[in-house]
Amino acid sequence: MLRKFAALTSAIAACALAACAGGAGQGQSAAALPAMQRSFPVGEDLVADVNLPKNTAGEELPEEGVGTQKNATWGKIGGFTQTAYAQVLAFPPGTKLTVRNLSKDTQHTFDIVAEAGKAPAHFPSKGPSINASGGSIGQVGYASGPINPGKSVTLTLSKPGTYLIECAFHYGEGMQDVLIVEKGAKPGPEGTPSPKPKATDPSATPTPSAPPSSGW
Ligand SMILES: [Cu+2]
Repeated sequence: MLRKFAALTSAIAACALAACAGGAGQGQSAAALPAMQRSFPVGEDLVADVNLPKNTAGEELPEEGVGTQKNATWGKIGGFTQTAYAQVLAFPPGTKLTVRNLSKDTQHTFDIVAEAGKAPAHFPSKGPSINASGGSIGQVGYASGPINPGKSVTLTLSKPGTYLIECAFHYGEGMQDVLIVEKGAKPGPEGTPSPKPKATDPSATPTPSAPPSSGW
């Protein structure tokens, strides 16, 4: 597992050195890793790859790699990203948002449970709906219903606002986040990735421990 991870890390580093362009990937060689890709070990010998396109959010258990964040404004958030690691989500109004379950074997939901109100976030103590509701409009009361591993749902973020979102299965395990819908919205800074590989493979060339985020 470690060797595989090290190899991927090297690949990412090589990509960064070669100044791989991010985004559309047009004209990019198939072997090049897109800039927004992250790879991390998720089990004994599993490596999950993430490459989130535009207008897409990903979700998974924090320990599967997306991690959590102690956000300076909102407090502890985690389990959701639109980049690679846990962050406050933000999209402009009108976005047709795709929410993808990044897990290999765990169902999740995407629920918009409340308006955020004043920071920090106060997530409701009551668990959100496991069943789908609210059609495909991204407003309070929207519940995706169970999303199978690797699958996605789409919803339209029409109403500006700041919302609290949760996974109905794992809100108690850190899948709680803030979703900002406003003009010119930018996602929040990313949290610390987890888990981090601790040991280094002696056969691997030591790579600088710069986070895989260098350059993106
Ligand atoms: Cu979940």
